Amino acid sequence: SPIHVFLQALPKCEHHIHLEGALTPSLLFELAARNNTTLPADDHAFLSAESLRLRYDHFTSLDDFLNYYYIGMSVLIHSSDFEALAWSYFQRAAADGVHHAEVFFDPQAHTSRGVAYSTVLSGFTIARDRACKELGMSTELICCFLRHLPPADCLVTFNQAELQESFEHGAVAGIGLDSSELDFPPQLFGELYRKAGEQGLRRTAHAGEEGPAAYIANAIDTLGVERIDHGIKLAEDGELMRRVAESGIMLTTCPLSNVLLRCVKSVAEVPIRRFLDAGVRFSINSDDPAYFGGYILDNYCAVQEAHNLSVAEWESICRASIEGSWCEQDRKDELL
Ligand code: ES4
Ligand code: ZN
Repeated sequence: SPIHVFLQALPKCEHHIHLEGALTPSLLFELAARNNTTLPADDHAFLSAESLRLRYDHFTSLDDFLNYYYIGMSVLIHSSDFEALAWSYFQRAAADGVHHAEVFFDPQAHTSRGVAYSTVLSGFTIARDRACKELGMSTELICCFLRHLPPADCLVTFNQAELQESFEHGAVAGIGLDSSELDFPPQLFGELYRKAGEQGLRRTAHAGEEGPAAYIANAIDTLGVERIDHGIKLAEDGELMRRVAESGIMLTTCPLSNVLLRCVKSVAEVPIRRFLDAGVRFSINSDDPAYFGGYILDNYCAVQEAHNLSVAEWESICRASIEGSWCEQDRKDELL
C-alpha cells in the first residue's frame, strides 16, 4: 500500500533493539546444532524451530518472555555466533529503511555462562564494521545491565577491565538497564549510573514497561538518564509527562512488544496521540524482533493502522528520533 511504501522509505533510527532478541528460531536451532547446545527437554516448545515460533504467540508477561530469551541465547558461544546474529539484524533493519541503529546487548547473560566479554564484543564489532561498509548504516552499542541481578554484581561487571576498555575506546556508547522490572526499581542502580555518568557514558534505562510512572520519575531523578526505554506508563501522570516533554528526554517505544507481553491490549492503547499532543519525544522500535513478530517497519505500520498519523507527524517522529540519537552531530546532519 502507498502508506507502507512511504513508511519504508522514511529514514529511520532504531534505539531499542536487544541483539539477543534478534535471534530467530531458525538461527537458534542452527547454532544449537553446530555448538552442541542442550535445550530444555521438558519444554515441548523446544522440539523444533516451528514449535518455538508458535510458543512466542502466547507470552503472558515480561518474565514469561525472558525465560525463553535467556534459554535462547545459550546457543551463542563463539565470536562468529555473535557476528552472525548482529549481521542478520543489521541486514534486516537496512531492508526496513533503518539508517542508524543503537543496539542493546546483555554482557552478564554471556559472562555468567563462561563466554568472555571480548568474544561477544569482537563478533558485534565485525558485524558493525560490515554494516557501515556494505549497508551505509551507522551503529552504536549500548551495554545493558540485568536488574534482576544484585546491583553489586552489576558494579563488578561494569568495573571489569574489558568493559572499561570498551568504554574508553568508544566501542560502547552507553549503558542501559533491562530484564524483570517490577521487583527491581531504578534507584537500586544509582551508584552504577553515577559512575557511568562520571566516565562520560550515555545513560538510558527500561522504565514504565510493566512498572508504574513512578519508576520513570525515579530513573530520571536517581539515574540521570537522557532516554527512557518503553515509558508507556508516562501517560498515567500528566505532570510528569509535561516534565519529560520540557526536558527533551526521549522515550523509545516498542508497540508490538507491549502487545505481545500484555502491557497493553492493542497498539491503539499505546498513548502515541497523548505523547504527540504533549510534545513528548519518542521513537518507535522493535525491542526483540525475533520474539515479538515484527521488525521496525512492522511497528511503524502497526502504529499507522491504529493511530492514523499524518505525513507531517511521521516526519516529525523521524526528525526527533535523529535528534535523540547518540551519534556524532556530523552524522545527525547527514541523517536529517
Ligand atoms: C526486554 Cl521487552 C524487554 N524488557 C525488559 N528487558 C528486556 N530484555 C530483552 N527484552
Ligand atoms: Zn527492551
